[in-house]
Amino acid sequence: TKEQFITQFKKRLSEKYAMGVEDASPTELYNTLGSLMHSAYSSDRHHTWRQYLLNKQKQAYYFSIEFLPGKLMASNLLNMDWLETVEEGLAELGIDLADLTEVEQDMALGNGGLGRLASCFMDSIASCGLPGNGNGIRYEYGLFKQKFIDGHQVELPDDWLSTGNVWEVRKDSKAVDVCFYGQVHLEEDANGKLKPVYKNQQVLRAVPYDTGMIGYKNNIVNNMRLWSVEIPNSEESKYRSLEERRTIEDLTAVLYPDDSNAKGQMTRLAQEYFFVSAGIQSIVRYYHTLKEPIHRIHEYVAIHINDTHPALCIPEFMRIMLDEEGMSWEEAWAVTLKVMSYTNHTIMAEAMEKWPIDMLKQLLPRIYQIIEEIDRRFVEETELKVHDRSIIDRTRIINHNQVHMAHLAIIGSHSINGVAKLHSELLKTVVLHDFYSLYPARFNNKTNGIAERRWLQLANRPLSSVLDKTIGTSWRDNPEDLQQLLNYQDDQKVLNALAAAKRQNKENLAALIKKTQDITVSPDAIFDVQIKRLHAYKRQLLNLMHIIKCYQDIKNNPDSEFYPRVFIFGAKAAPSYAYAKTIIKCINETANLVNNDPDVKDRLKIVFLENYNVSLAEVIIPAADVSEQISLASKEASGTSNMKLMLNGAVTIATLDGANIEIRDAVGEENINIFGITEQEVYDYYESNTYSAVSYFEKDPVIRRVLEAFIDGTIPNIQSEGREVFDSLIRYNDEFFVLRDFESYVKAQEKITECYKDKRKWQKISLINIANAGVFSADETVKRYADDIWQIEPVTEYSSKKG
Ligand code: Z16
Repeated sequence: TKEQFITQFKKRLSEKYAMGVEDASPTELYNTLGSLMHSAYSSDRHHTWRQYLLNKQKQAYYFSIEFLPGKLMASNLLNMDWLETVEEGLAELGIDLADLTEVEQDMALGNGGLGRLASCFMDSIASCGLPGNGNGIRYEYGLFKQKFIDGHQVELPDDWLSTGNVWEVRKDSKAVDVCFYGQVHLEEDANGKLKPVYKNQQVLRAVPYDTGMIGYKNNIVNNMRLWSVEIPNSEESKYRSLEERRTIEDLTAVLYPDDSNAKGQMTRLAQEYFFVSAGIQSIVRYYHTLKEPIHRIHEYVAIHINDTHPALCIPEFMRIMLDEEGMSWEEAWAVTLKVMSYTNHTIMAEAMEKWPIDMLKQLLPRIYQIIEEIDRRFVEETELKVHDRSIIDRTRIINHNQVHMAHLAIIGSHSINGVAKLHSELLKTVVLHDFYSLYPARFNNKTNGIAERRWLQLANRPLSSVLDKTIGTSWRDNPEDLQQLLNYQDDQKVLNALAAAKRQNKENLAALIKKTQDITVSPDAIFDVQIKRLHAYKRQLLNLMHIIKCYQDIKNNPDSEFYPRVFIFGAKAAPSYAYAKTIIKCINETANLVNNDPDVKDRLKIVFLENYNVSLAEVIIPAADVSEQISLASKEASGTSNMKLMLNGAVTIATLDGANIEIRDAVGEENINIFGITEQEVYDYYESNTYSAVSYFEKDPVIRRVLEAFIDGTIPNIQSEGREVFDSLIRYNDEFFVLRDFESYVKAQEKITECYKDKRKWQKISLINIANAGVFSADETVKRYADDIWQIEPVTEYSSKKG
């Protein structure tokens, strides 16, 4: 109760800091609340773990090199069912909970969609009472913080642990050794079995830090285990120089800031093996406590490989089964296949991870031997199955002196899934077609989902309370119940209430924009939002070109009618991705020009918010009117901001790409603005090789005028950047068909403006979007993973399925 909470809170504050509420800083109050919550859910955590153990329940382990939870306090309070009590209790003490949650640093151990998906899944797995755990890396520095200096992106380190982390628990007793380098050869042991003998290995200590993943009001607390590197006591004497120690500690120091882009570096490869080996060792160690025979491990353990970064799970699991459990190759392979499953998140060729053979051999000699044997057997077995030998060349793991991580992941997994219908189809028919012909039954689709509690209940309180008043509160437990809102699509009172909630969120965002960028925007304008990593295929450039067209229209005809719009961007570019940084500079300079031009009369504003992250998304998304999902068809595997924006009542402008297709299917053609060429047309262009960007430049005066602005000084301070953009389109033939889709994009934008003017119509479409967003709950997504891929079941108090 509130009273109990107040007593406990004061007591904890005084124990921790010897202070009263009046003297404590927000940080001290935050730490006090965090520690109180931590003690409160610890018993549930222990109980959850005991139940899994006693029931000997099969558990899933989600291996991901990225997790992107953002802040945890508010969502933990919600899931613990403490939120209201704590808010009221704190208010009584004169404390605003929002001031405390401000203090928490975002946990940003991920780049974007993939890492955020992993965290949405962690929330949903616990909330569905499913036995599933995360396994990853505890980076000392998260994704860089972005600043703009003269319109350029500058990266600053994200020292997120400097203020402490109230959620994690270091588990020294669960540490394991992970070995790198050295030489290995095989020797017969006493029983005539071949065993590896190692020389000169480097032994590192992997120390786990566990964070409770609290289920929504179900008393389940699962675990996200993140590994940190240390020098083992036994090896202390070896690494005496500071430099040597530094190289080792670097292993878990920083997250690689690449999104959809593979990067070949020894440290990255070492990171991949480090968390894979530590994770698998700890799983096998746990399995032994169950006292079940090792060849049945697949009945108790499922391991999920999130993108190819953890693909070394396959040879590492084989290594342990062979070298430590004494299995034959055939037995080991049979269980490995049953344990492993893999999700592919992209079809972009540059994101396909390949490691040079020499690097793998040097860093992981035994693992490399095992990969070689997997490859040899794959070739041998496939030769018997196929007529066309060229397929082997295209599918084998080791080829052209490189190890293909996706091939390894596919060959060693019983399930391979894409993340939206179109993406999964493209995997089967194009990108992984050869593998599909070899293993058709392994391929399946699991359309992404989002943690709707965080993205609606927590991020959008005004909308949530309208929903409560209109359809009751069941949607909070059951997102599909949002459908009931459809009964009110012509109810002016409800439409007005929804509009008022949106208005409040827009005022909130406008205040943040004023505070952080000193730009004044009017909540009466259309808030048009594109938030995602900066990437050429996502086509922020198409958005910018349309903005420039609007600006030029206003300049040519200052007194004509133009419905006010605020174009809002949030995007980080990988530090090494020069073209993406060029686009950022161009957007920022255009913003400078447009925002300060008196002719514009504030009808057009461009806001590029610095340092887009989970917390900022929680402010932007509830305030969005328009959701920009404008990637070139076929290139965005799924997208998840599209789902978050829809859930918050934004109306989507989209190509038929990724999960945009499922959104269209959910809301109907009339309630989404589709434009642009289809994936089929994209592939037809590839085939016929007939795309000519320059012809659009020559034939379309609007395109010509817009592109000239990049190079004729219209937009100041982008001499080299403007030229680079111009060349990418005209000289290098516009890889992502921006010019091809421009006209149809402009038309779709004009339709949006017309529709927005009809307030009632707009509000109705917005309502229909909210009402149909329940299908994108990650709860549903993880249940499908649980049923189809992992074969795990929700925990039940007295179940004893293993007798
Ligand atoms: C990533 O965020 C994604 C793919 C990838 O290969 C690497 C990274 Cl870091 C994204 C996809 O681009 C996006 O479409 C998808 O929604 C997301 O992964 C989650 O599946």
